[in-house]
Amino acid sequence: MAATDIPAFPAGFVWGAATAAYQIEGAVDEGGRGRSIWDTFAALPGKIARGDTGEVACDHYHRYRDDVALLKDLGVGSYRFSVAWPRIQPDGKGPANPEGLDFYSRLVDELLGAGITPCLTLYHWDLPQALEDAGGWRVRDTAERFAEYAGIVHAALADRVPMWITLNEPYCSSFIGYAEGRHAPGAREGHGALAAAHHLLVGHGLAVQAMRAQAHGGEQLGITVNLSHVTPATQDAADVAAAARNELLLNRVFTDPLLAGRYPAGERELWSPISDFSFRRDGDLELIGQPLDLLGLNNYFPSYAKHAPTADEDPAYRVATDVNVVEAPPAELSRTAMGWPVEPAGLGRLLRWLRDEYPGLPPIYITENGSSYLDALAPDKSVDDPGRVAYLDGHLRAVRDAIADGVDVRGYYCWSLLDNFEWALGYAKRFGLVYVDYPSQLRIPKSSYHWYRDLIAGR
Ligand code: IFM
Repeated sequence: MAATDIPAFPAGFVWGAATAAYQIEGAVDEGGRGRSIWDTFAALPGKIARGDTGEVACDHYHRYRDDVALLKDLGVGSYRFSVAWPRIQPDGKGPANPEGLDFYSRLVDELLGAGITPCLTLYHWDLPQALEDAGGWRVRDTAERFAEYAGIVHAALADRVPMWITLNEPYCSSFIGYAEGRHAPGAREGHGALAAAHHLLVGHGLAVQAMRAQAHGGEQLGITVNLSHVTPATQDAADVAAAARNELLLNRVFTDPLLAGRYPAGERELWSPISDFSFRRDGDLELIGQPLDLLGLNNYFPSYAKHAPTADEDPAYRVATDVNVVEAPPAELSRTAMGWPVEPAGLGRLLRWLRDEYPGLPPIYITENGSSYLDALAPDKSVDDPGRVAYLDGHLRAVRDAIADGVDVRGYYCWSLLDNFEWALGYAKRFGLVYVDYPSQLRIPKSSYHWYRDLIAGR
């Protein structure tokens, strides 16, 4: 599949690749780093496939220069990485740990030396354990602490980092972490998960305020949300209603307050049996809905919603994600190794939905898109991954079509530069453009890396 067949993107379009701290850094006990909720969760028996942990991961903490060299060779204009909060404030509050800041300062300098623009995410799920012990995202104090942390990192790096993303995927931090319990901290709650979603957004708003107050000028501030376009699995009234509930849960809980200054219609009816929403305060919508310079969008698959029975009839035990919906994608869609349906047109629909639903939307950067396949290292030490190439090709064409249709998309970051720690699924799921042989830590660019490099070079 020739990368150059893809129609031209607008001048200045940003080509990038993304990673996250806990998934690649390792060195969990070095540089004065404190414990995060993922250290705790990964140590619990049965929580992570094969008992994997982030203790070593891709050893990026020690090999970051090699990884920047891979980015340079790939030809990306920008690299999206995250800062580990427990490296900066080991207990989630108080003065900065200089060694932690120094690591990211060296990484930023290495990137700039390679001609690559840093795009920094402040929070990609690794909450300091001390803050979880005090209530985690269920409590408002965590949002205040997050703003303090954002101010520290911004003060140290904004002279060299132009792109700032507060949160990565608040859906996952709140609903997977506090309702489904598949991610750290592993809670299964109703009210607590809704409170977490709200406090994450409040934390975003407070962090934006803190950074704006000390801005150098020229920084772009935004947030990254993971969204899926939602379609009813059938035209039955029950499935149409299920799709509306899923759109509320997956998308509108975040996009309505962030982009439209409102809480989503229907949420009180949906969740009144499990929450009184007492965590909200006057003025929160203004705080959350402050103007942004960019919207980060992560997308991997579309949603096809079908009505399903409630898993727990007793509201006292019902988790917030139990909204009577199951996924029922068309059988003809192929699946990645994650089991996720592949439908590039779903990304196109999502981009148009955002444009139509939220007038005045900031420019969109696709901050993650990619796929996991069962990649194998051949005897000649090459890795051929045609499934990933086809996935990227299809999704980039869908982005290009949406741009032609008037959606303001300014950049695309492939997830991920490297194979890495895929959370509860450990190292078994590989998303990288670069294969990581974990025992030796050798990096082997896959055929998708060469394909993406050709695509960028041809622009
Ligand atoms: O690996 C994750 C990443 O941390 C957040 N977005 C989705 C990716 C693939 O599951």
